[in-house]
Amino acid sequence: MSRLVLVSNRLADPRKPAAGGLAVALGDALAASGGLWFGADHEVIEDGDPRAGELRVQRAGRVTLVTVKVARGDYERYYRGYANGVLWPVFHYRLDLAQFDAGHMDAYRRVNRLFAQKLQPLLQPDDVIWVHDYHLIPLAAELRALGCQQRIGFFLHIPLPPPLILAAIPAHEWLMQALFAYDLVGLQSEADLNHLRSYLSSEARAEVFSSHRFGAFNRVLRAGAFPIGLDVDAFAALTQGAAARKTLATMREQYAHRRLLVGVDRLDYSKGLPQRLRAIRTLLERHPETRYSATLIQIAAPSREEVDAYGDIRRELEGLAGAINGDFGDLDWMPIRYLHRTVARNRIPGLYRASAVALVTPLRDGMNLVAKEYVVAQDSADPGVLVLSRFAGAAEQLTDALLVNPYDTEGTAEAIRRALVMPLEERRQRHERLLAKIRRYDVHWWSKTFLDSLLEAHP
Ligand code: ADQ
Repeated sequence: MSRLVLVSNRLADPRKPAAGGLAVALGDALAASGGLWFGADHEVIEDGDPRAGELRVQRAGRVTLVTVKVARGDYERYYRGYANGVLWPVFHYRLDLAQFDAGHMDAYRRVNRLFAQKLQPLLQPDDVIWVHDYHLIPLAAELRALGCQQRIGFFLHIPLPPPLILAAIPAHEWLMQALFAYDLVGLQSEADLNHLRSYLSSEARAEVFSSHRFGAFNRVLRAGAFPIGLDVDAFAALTQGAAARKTLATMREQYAHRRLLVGVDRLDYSKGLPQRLRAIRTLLERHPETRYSATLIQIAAPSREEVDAYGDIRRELEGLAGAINGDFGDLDWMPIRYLHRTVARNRIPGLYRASAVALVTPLRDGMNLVAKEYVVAQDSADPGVLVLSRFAGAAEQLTDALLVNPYDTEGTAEAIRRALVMPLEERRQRHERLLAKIRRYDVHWWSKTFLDSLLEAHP
């Protein structure tokens, strides 16, 4: 069995239950192969500190964690400036929020090169390398330049926009050419794969050998849609855990006479939060029977607060929630409870289960795991209803949710009303079909299918 080498901007200790994300998804595969996980060190050092480039090596069971120290100036421009100031907004179709600045791109390149220089000496000829997300698009090209011949795959967790949006990035040719250094590129959805295909044929004049194989720059690139999933059993177990049950009991007691709607998001402009609150206002205006009977609990975890656009969205949301509560609330009822904070992971399933409706309405999202978590946390005898944006990657799979266009305030309000009055039988049928999909395409399916395809792509 080849050793798995995982590379991502940040890493977590796969043995810690709170780790979540990739640590959960790939922890088993890493441990089974005695794998290596490489990324940036959490300690960002000051510019001029001679420790820049130093490695920290830790053992976590059978897994070796290696992190590299990056100097503050470069790290900020690579992470905040380019990855989150240019790539995140553009890849979420928000050209208006992108901060195109050439200096940042240089730092992005430099940090990727530093990663490659520090990782390359640690590699063995038979390793399988799996690079994650938009922070590290040029990493394989930098590794190849150092002579690496290993199999290298890449997974993009965020959407890939249509060609003319991508082409707004000043160095888009360089960025997209860098993908050809990978043997396999994985995307979240068929829509993303279509965008890649049309970009490559129109902008890069690549030869399209098949729907998944492209030739350009003297290399062949394979690409596919690998929708990421959950560790369903682990999440179901969390739902039965003490913390989740306690949360469920508290919510039921506090909201005994109300129906709960829930939203759980990182506070990010891609998540469609202002649009969601406007839909709630329309619901309350158009359907007065929902007043006093329904409450939205919206949890928005602080995220990337040092980026300007995030401060703006926070103020907008606070204004909207305050105005709705002011206009409609009463001494014994508020339509919206808005919390700007992270809720402990083991309590979240209790909150989901207490809620009759989940609102997952991003304007654009790679996948959105909250949608899947909500379904798994339901009581199948009396499940809640998922209202899901058609612009989340998850909508390609979760067609039994109530799919909405989050820009259509009235349509979304109508879907929320429909969710609130949906008969039990329909709720059960929809839930059963959703859960079957989520179980079938779980995180183990995701990692195995990607890694098998990577091995095939590069025999
Ligand atoms: P995110 O944009 O972070 O991830 P998502 O897929 O919804 O979005 O995952 C968020 C995770 O964080 C979920 O497990 C959720 O429970 C948790 N979470 C969110 N808000 C929270 C809060 N307020 N308190 C506590 N926990 C909270 C990126 C992409 C997604 C893609 C994932 C995985 O943007 O599209 O689905 O990676 O590939």
